[in-house]
Amino acid sequence: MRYLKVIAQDRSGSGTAETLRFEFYEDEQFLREATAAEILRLRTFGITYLKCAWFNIGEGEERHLRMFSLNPSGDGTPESVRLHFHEGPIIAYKAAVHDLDNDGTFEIVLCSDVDNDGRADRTDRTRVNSLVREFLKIEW
Ligand SMILES: [Ca+2]
Ligand SMILES: [Ca+2]
Repeated sequence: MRYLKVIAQDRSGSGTAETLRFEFYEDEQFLREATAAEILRLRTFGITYLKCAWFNIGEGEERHLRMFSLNPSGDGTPESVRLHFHEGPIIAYKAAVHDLDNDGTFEIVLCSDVDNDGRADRTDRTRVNSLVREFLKIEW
């Protein structure tokens, strides 16, 4: 299974992350880093991800997002997209969207406080929807 790994880092010690890395994996195997062109296309994704405030101090990689889609029907359009916010090997929290009738629209958005501001609200759902929308534009 393929997934995108996103790592944010606060290398300057400013209290907010300013560095982003995107890596592609398949079955836990590192495939490659995102190319310059892909990083450009992932700009909106990156801005939203930084708002989630899930980052490392310095050059750590413990905190990261693993994001992947599932297409059990095999028709090429995903029935669900999942977001696993990791702390090392542990999943600290999750979010997911589901397309129940496989019409390309995700009816179900499951998430908690993905942006870590202490409230689980509509803004969190908006952030998940935005991350999913941008994630699905990636050409593997
Ligand atoms: Ca649907
Ligand atoms: Ca929140």
